[in-house]
Amino acid sequence: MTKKKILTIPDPMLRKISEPVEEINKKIKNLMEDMLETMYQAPGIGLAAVQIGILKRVIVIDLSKTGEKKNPVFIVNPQIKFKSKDLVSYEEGCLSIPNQFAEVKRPNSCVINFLDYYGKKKELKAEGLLATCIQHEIDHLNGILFIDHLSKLKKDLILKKAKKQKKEIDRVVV
Ligand code: GNR
Ligand code: NI
Repeated sequence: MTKKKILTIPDPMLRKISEPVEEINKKIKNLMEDMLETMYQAPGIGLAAVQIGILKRVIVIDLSKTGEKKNPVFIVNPQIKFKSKDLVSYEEGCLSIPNQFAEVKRPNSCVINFLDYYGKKKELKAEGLLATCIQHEIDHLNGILFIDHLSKLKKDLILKKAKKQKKEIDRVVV
């Protein structure tokens, strides 16, 4: 397992559509393990392959709290089968938009089909934070970021703050 660099906005790769995985082989398993390591180190509760620069439809999620037993979930080629009409709002963040947070409303529950780590077909019914996280990660596979769900005013404010923060980091490095 190797920790990889996480891409941040405005990296154009984050706006690309990821390709379905054709076969779950050694290479894809290695990718999943690198993603898990990168997510744990960040730390974050989810990660899409595109965030480490790989345009494949692969997601890892682990909602376990610090001190609890780890509970990684690997999701390959997810298909959303159902989204509830009732919405729920969570304060979302994204490792690709460091230190910026905003409330986002999404369907409170969803059902997905996907392939697991072993290439086995699975169905998952999710609600609450898990459903939100799954939808946030599937958005990444389609080049969508959580700020795209905000009003233009809120989105522009976050983009401005992210830009300013990047500049400040550059000043310290140079
Ligand atoms: O670590 C993360 N936390 C989070 C909180 C609320 C909703 C979604 C997320 S996902 C995010 C990690 C990330 O950027 N995944 O793409
Ligand atoms: Ni994200």
